[in-house]
Amino acid sequence: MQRTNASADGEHATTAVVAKRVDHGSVDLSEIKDLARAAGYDVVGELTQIRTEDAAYAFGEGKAEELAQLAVRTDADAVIVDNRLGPYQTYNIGGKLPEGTEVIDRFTLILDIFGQRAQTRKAQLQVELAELRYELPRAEAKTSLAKRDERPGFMGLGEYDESRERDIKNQIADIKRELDAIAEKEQDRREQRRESGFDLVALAGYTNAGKSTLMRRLAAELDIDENEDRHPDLATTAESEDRLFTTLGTTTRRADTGQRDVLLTDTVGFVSDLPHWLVESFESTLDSVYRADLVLLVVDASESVAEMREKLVTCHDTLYERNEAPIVTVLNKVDRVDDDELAEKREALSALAPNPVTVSGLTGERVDDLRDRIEQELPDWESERLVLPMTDDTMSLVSWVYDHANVEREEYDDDQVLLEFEARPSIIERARARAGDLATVESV
Ligand SMILES: Nc1nc2c(ncn2[C@@H]2O[C@H](COP(=O)(O)OP(=O)(O)OP(=O)(O)O)[C@@H](O)[C@H]2O)c(=O)[nH]1
Ligand SMILES: [Mg+2]
Repeated sequence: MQRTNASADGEHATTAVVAKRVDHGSVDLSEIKDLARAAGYDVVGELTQIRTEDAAYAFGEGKAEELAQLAVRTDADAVIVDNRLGPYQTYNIGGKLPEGTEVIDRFTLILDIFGQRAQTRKAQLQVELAELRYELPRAEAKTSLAKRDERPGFMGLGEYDESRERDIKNQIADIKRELDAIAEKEQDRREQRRESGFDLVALAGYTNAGKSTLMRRLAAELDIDENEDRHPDLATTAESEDRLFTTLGTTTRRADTGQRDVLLTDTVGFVSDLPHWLVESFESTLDSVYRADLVLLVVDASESVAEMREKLVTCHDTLYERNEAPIVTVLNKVDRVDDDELAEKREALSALAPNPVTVSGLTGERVDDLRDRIEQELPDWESERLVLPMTDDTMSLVSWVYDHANVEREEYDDDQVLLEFEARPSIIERARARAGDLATVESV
């Protein structure tokens, strides 16, 4: 596959021409330009075309010619095409370009960004998996074409090699195994956290919606007394920048919402028009959203209704089927929208975003409403009443209940303790089991 090291080379930034074709309507280059910049490119030229897809070049051949001339004129290092390019279209466009000019499509560009941002082993594995999945059908196409033609290097695509296809499949299997092991560990950690009485809330939403900004707003000041070994990501600060995909990994911090002990997780943003395999490759990162107790779906309310709708649909598509938690839509950046406009937008989007919370992560406006809403929407706690016999272990259970629940009544007489408390159902189950271990117990 075409890859590029898009980091500035010290002397001059890496430059790119962006191009996009749509069947009809109008062409919007703003997102692909943002993505290009996020990958480290200076955008030095633009080209668009409205026509149906050409099998050989995606664009019409004349337009492909024009694209090549533009790349020459601007001395671009790369041509970034905001369309799905087949291997032959990539190859054919490349054939018109000066030697060394790369052809990059939307997915390879996003993979580039992810590759640059991948800091943890997990993120690196996910990027590698996505790259291999991108390469596999291309290797298969090469092999079958070369076989059919009984000559290697069909269409100049290079030596064909069936073993490359096998290699890719083996590597994919290895990486999946390693990622599964990581996912399992993370699932255990989520369970541990729940057992410690935490509710898990995840921030989801389109990239640049303001998730990390809200995370910082909601996070309790660094009051984290967790064991660093068990919660390695708790202390990290979530970054915020006005560029796409600032956040790639996941960051979890304690959030102060009132009664409940909330752990809030910030993670990678969604983006439209990604093939399934790419989203799948990031499954274990997205698990922190799918497996949360509550999802806050953050939307940039300063954008047009059409953009908000499109992005909401992308988010719902990504969450669809996988997500287990209730979703609260958060209309963010309300500092940039006046009340009338906000009311209109809420109304226009009411089917996709019923009963949203409106906030500004930047100014802190109405963040208290969001805190209240989180408490409201989290799965209900239940009440329990335990009468415990006085044994050696009783006090340790009492203090465990204090750590994991809201104790409402605690009374002692000579040989027993009465405890009334509210807690999430799983905590109540554990408390009952532990109480059972204390010997004769009466539970009402
Ligand atoms: N005006 C305004 N700007 C905001 C608000 N919240 C976030 N921003 C800005 O929006 C940009 C993106 O914010 P982030 O918090 O990085 O967004 P994100 O959703 O984490 O983005 P990714 O990590 O890239 O997916 C930054 O420039 C923020 O300063 C807000 O409430 N009002
Ligand atoms: Mg972020």
